[in-house]
Amino acid sequence: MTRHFFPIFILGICLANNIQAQVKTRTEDKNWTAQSAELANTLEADYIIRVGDIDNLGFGWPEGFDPFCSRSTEVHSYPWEAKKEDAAGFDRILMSSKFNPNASLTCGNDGYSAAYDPKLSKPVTYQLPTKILKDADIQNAYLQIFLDDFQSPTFCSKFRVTINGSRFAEAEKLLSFLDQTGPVGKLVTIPIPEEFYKGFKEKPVMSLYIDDVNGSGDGFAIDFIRLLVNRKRDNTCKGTIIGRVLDKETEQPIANATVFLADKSSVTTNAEGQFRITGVPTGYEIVSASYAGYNDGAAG
Ligand SMILES: [Ca+2]
Ligand SMILES: [Ca+2]
Repeated sequence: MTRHFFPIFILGICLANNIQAQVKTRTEDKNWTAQSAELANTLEADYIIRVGDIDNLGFGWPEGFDPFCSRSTEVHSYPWEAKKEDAAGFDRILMSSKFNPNASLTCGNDGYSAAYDPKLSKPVTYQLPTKILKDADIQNAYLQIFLDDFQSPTFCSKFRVTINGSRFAEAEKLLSFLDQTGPVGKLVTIPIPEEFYKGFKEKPVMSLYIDDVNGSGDGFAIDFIRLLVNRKRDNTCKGTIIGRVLDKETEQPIANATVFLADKSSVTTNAEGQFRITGVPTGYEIVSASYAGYNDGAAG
């Protein structure tokens, strides 16, 4: 009989809450007050394209805080006023385009929703200029979004994310997990599948749209967005993934199972089915596991 098993995981979202940054990001994206940036040949990536200023929604950063290491910020107050230089869609409370402030919602409303404004809270299409990618040899691409107060599990939001009009399933999956308790922000880093690369080379802009299709009462905010092309693994903040591999039916731990990351690096589980992978660049990661007599399992 074939049985399935899946690792109980601490990945992506939880990963970032559990990491201690080992190194400071050696980013060359240093002009944080600029509303946009386009950089080439940096230590962090061959290309960095950013929209939105890096200012924690205008609240600023705690001493020594590196916004690129995926740690959560401290709780900030709300509501707040967006600055006039902040473009639509940044540094303000956004609500689903289907949000109806008069509707009675089964999953309730968060504190942000009280600041709903039919114009200012409307999600927008973010446009990242991609002309510098015209002749790029794209080996990998990552979307980084500094997110604040996304709470799908609590308020039943269902985020739809599109890049150049096509669904970006990995981002949607991540946002369906993410439950940012309290008004806090963090950077998420999501690998972009290869099928999008052609558009990056051929179109002058990358269009990104993020909206909740359920009309939920989950207000959210975005500080800045970056597209990294040919990200350099050695020059990113790193974290540790900790998890367990269990038999899906009996929930008994499986020792000596092999646990893989997307880059094929692997570790083996101990007698309690536990594993620990260190030195993983911060971001969303798919972890797979295999063991004789079982179908492979995966979690992300
Ligand atoms: Ca929220
Ligand atoms: Ca900002």
